[in-house]
Amino acid sequence: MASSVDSTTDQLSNLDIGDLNCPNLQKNLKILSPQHVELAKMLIEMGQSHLFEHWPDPGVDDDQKRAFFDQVAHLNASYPGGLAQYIKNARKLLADSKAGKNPFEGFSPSVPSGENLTFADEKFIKYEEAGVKEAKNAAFVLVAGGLGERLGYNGIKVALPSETCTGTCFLQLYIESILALQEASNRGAEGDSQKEIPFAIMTSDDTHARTLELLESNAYFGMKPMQVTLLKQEKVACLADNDARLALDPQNKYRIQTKPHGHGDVHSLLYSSGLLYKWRDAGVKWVLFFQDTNGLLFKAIPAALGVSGTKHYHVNSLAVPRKAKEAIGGIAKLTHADGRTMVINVEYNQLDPLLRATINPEGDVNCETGYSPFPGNINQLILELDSYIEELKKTGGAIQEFVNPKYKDESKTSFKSSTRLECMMQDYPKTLPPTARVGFTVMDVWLAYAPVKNNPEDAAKVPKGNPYHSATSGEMAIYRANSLILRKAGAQIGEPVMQVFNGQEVEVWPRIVWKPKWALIFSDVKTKLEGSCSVTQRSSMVIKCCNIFIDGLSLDGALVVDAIDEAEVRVEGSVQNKGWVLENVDYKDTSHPEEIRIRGFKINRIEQLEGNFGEPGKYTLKP
Ligand code: UGB
Repeated sequence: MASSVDSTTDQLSNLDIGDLNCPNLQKNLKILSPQHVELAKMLIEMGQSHLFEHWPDPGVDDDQKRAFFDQVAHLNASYPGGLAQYIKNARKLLADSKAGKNPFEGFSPSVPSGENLTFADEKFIKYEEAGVKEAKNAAFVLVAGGLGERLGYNGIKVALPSETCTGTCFLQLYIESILALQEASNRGAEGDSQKEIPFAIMTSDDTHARTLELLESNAYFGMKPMQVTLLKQEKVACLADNDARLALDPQNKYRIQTKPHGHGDVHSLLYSSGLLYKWRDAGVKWVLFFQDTNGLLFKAIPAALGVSGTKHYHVNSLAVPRKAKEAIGGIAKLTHADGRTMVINVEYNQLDPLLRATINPEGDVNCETGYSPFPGNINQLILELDSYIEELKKTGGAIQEFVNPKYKDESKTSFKSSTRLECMMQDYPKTLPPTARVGFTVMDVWLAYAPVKNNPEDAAKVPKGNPYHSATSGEMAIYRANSLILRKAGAQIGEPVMQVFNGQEVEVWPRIVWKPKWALIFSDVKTKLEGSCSVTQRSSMVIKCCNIFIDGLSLDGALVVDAIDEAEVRVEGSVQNKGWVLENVDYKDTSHPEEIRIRGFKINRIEQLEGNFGEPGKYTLKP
């Protein structure tokens, strides 16, 4: 058997490094393993000799030189086609970007047709019920690898409270919603036909350890650990210039700088991990993708899943009416001059130039409805599993990438800082054949979408009429949605008042919150509300359990009810107390924790009626 010295010498003789003018690497070859030498050859062939310009003679920093190649091996293995393919793709995309090439060249946009739903009407209720039945055949995927730089929060975003009446964090809300769906969907099914809904979370080096810790320190919020799979996405190499020369880390000249590749990685990870096959074998039919901080999400999921099941959509994107220039993509039908068509998300920064270049010289503007004619993508996708697997067998889950360099000047010859290739999960339909059934479902924004993305300062600068997408608006949206749902179910709910928190003027509705297991869909709410009920604007109502019936209640103050599943509680009468008060907190006031500061208020719990029922039985709670 050849020794490693021999094989290194063999590799050396195959490696014509002298001709490629890289003496510093050549001198160091003898300290590298054969695998490292192969990678060195690839890098030189791909025009990356600048990476070795500063390498000293063997004997100096040898461990760091080997660590450099360990990182190269890692980057090479985690990209389909390896680093050479990454560099080739980057050169092409950087050249297109420099030339100002329109990625939608030859395509003309039009408004596609999809399902438009109105909350609580007959069609909506029918879809919700169909969706709950279908839910036991679903798997959920949360993309949570992003750090949320725009929010500027120091923790992971899924650990942020979705609202502060209960302090339930986003991850807890998502898990409790999935478990409530699982229970409702399995109701009536016996023994073997009972199914557990799998849940995958895509993390990254920035979020992985903290996500795992959040799950473990909270007993997975009641989900079986076996139901949860964490998939970690890898970062990709940064690019220093238009020739796709890889950038070195400014802090460490033996490391290539890396940045996130985008949420599009979720497809290749689901495929390469084998999870999709495992799910298919367990009878899963639908895969639902969602993002990290939308507290309204699960109010929209049952109806959207019902639409997928009823219309047999291979791809169903959830959408909301979109305000022109709002920072969400628009769903458009694109028709090419050669006849090709696709229904796809056009990202917000590309929609305006595309419209100007084709059908509307004014670009991204509202139409007579006061909204953009293109539905706003909220990046909640429902894919039909069999067709998804068939497509990924062809693509391996690789998603069309893009590059977004920030150029120093108009010559576009150099960048302000290094860039990298990125990909987005909603671009999945781009490679689908024209026979694929790609649709979308539009729902009211108050019901479906209130992400927490912007820090207080930026949110306060959002143009009037456009959503803040801040921790303040995200929490207020939950209270508004719950108030409007109760109103639709017949309760009298006080009118909201306008208040300013962290420079953002928001509607403040009664602070009404319930656990997903109390009511998942509109018909659940209707069943649990009896007689003539009313809640004043200054009130707070928290329902923490499932068998609570609100029966002729008139609430002016605060009410909190908790009980075990085996207890049935009727809440009645006229409840009046000093209640809970919202107090302003400035985001710069560091005497408060960050998660409070970013929303601009805290709750002062002055007085409440509280019922806690820990024994099975029937109870009445009244003042
Ligand atoms: N994410 C990852 O998991 N990995 C990554 O590498 C990056 C992100 P942002 P942005 O919701 O309104 C998206 O940063 O730029 C996760 C859509 O592209 O919040 O606001 C991350 O953890 C856009 O079309 O995305 O844009 C988070 O869960 C629109 O739908 C999610 O990806 C917009 O979201 C989104 O990350 C929106």
